[in-house]
Amino acid sequence: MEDYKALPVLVVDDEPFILNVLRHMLGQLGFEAITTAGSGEEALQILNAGELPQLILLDINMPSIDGVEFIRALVTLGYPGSLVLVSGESERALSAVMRLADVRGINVLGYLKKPVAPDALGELLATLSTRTLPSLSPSKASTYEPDILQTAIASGELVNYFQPKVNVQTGAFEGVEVLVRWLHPRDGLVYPDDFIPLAEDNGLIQALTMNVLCNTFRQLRLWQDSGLTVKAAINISMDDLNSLSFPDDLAKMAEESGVSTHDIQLEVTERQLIPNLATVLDTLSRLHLKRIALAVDDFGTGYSSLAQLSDLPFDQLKIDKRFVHGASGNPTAQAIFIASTDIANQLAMETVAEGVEDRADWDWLQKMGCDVAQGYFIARPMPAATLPEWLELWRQRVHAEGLLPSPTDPD
Ligand code: G
Ligand code: G
Ligand code: MN
Repeated sequence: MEDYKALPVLVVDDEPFILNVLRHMLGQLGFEAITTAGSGEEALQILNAGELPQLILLDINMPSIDGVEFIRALVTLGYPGSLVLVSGESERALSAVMRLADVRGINVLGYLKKPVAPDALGELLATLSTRTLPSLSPSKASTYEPDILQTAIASGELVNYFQPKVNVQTGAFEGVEVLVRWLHPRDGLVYPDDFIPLAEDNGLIQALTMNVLCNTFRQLRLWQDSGLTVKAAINISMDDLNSLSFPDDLAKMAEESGVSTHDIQLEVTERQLIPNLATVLDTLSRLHLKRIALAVDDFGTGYSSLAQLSDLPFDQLKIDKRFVHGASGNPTAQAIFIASTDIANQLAMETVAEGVEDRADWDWLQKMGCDVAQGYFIARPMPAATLPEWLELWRQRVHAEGLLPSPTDPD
């Protein structure tokens, strides 16, 4: 859909020449409502005076109010739209500012290096069409009441989606990650970011986890009965590990479903790892003794120290998508990726690369000797019924697209 081209755009740059060039490029791309500002002050006046634009192209080096200060002002204004950073600065400097805006809750589409290429601008802005535009679709209630969620869990409105993982070197199917969705009677498919934090803050996460686990076991059993053995990784929260009975509850559930605990893996996000609690150590150790595999999720985004990692019985490290997608062309991401896989190897942990979005990511991982990959390039999260079909297609793709390293390859 091309609707996004009707969005009001504001371009902020202290160089009149660049303002003209960007205005022209935006016009060529079909944007109609373009306003320009020659300084941060002028831009703030425009923003304070009237309607907020939906898209801002921002130069980060300007003489008086710079891009960083401007972003701070945007946050104060509650700017709901998207942001594109434009600059001649190094990529590291740009990504620091991009990250800053992101952390402050501003939707950053990406950055453009000067001189701006029309194609790069077009590509970046095209991603607007696939995003939910806050002010065009009045914000779908991402604020659900806890008791509604509680009822939804109890009445079976949560459904599991499954995202396949495959071996990068052999193409073999390694298993799935379970990603829960809420099939809301009015709002349709609601994503976990809109209800997991709610569950965590209102004492509902343990019930939610048990529900996800129960549905997972039931599905694994169905696949098993049809001749398909699938290993499943479930995301759990810190609160689950704070319950001493969790390992036993889990093992009991597996037994009742006729599924081996070997086919289950648990992912704990690095952002929540605060393993100074005796209880967490207790639970993790007992899960490990029960041969339930444990993975550190989103590695690279949190604060776990090497000492903490080596103390905990993790089997797998899932490297966050920030250090995977586009890493072949991004030296900083590469450095973090390589350091992470080194740690994993030293600690005898398997690595999974998340966020493999295109062929370039795939080829690069293969060269890096990575074990397992997950991401849109392989498959998006899907309902259970689609998995057998996908498996068939994947096997065909591996050959048709030549996804495996060729045997004559000297690497
Ligand atoms: O599914 P998505 O594709 O949007 O997942 C978004 C986030 O929600 C991820 O960080 C994922 O770890 C988390 N998530 C998905 N399913 C579950 C779940 O069943 N339990 C918990 N605690 N987190 C989940
Ligand atoms: O549990 P974790 O935080 O790692 O959750 C994985 C999240 O990443 C889910 O929201 C899932 O839908 C999303 N995801 C899976 N594959 C890709 C991908 O290739 N690119 C991006 N951007 N996100 C992905
Ligand atoms: Mn995960």
